[in-house]
Amino acid sequence: MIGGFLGAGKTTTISRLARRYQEQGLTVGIVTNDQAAGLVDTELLQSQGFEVGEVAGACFCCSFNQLTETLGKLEGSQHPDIILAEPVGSCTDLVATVAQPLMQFANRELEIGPYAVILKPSHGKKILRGSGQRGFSPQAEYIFRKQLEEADLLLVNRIDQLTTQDRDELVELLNQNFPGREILCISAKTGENIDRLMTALNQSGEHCRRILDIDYDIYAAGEAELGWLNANISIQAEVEFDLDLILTNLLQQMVDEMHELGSEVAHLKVIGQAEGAYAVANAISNDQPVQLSLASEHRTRFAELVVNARIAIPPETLEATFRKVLEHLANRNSLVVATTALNCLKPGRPVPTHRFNGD
Ligand SMILES: Nc1nc2c(ncn2[C@@H]2O[C@H](COP(=O)(O)OP(=O)(O)O)[C@@H](O)[C@H]2O)c(=O)[nH]1
Ligand SMILES: [Mg+2]
Repeated sequence: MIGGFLGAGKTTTISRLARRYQEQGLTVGIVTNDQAAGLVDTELLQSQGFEVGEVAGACFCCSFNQLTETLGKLEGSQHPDIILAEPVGSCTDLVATVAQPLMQFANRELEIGPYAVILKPSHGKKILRGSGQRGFSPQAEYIFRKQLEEADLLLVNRIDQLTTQDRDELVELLNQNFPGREILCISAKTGENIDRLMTALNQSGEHCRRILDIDYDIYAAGEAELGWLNANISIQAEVEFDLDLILTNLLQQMVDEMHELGSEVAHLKVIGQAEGAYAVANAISNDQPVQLSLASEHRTRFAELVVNARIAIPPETLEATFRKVLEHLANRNSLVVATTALNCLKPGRPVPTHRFNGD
């Protein structure tokens, strides 16, 4: 299981790892997870040719049985040597509610690897330093910290974008805040140190033992502060449009609106497909530019989009803003935009199916 906050780089890391395991001749299954159906991560990983099982509608901890069913299905269909699982990025307490129960109840031969948690540098530096304008409420920051606290292995991701000084400072902050954990600096994007990550994940021994002392009221309040939106959109036009540009514009306009509203983007992502071509764009904070993480270089008159937004904003405001941005996008680019599915919510209080209390 590879954890970490929304937008930390879990899916990118899992995709990297899966490819590397396959190159070693291993069969890999992936499990994605979300509070609602319509996951960009599932579409993206499937578009890369991976076998993906999805647990949608609740997080692993609160729908543990759905997780074990999904693991069972993967086992039945492809007998994977390795399963990589991505929990929801606003969840924590996963050692007590997922890893330990899996060790105890999973009715199959399953060896659980060390729990790796990715640090998201953009918010991590501010939160761990406890200084400056940090973007999220103390309750959401509580989740951010708890996620790191329960890890066996801490990953500082995005080192391709960090100066040596930034990297050293993050490692130092992790050491101070969470002593005793192994720390690796990686780039899921370039693949740097992924081989070291594979070695670390392959360790056997005493792991998934850090049972958190956690206050579920603060945890629930932190999650409830996030607005969640999953939407499926179809776009048509009389004249061909640039798929990459439309995705980037859509996200940039959303980020600009969130700036105005003073609401912090945790993760905003969209995958677009047209005639077998895929494009993906991401925003992971208010002060970093929208990234076209996969360019399609494709022009088309028809495209299908899946949009996932996790932003510190009430869901009603999120939905209204999203609809407004879509309308502007349609008008400015002479597009006919139809929303075929839309789910907007704030996560409910986490009520884990099982919780191992360390006894
Ligand atoms: N530059 C850079 N971008 C990264 C890296 N890892 C992930 N990203 C980007 O960060 C964004 C969020 O990544 P994703 O894997 O979807 O995060 P998740 O929410 O934790 O699954 C995407 O735009 C990724 O392309 C990295 O190592 N370097
Ligand atoms: Mg993801």
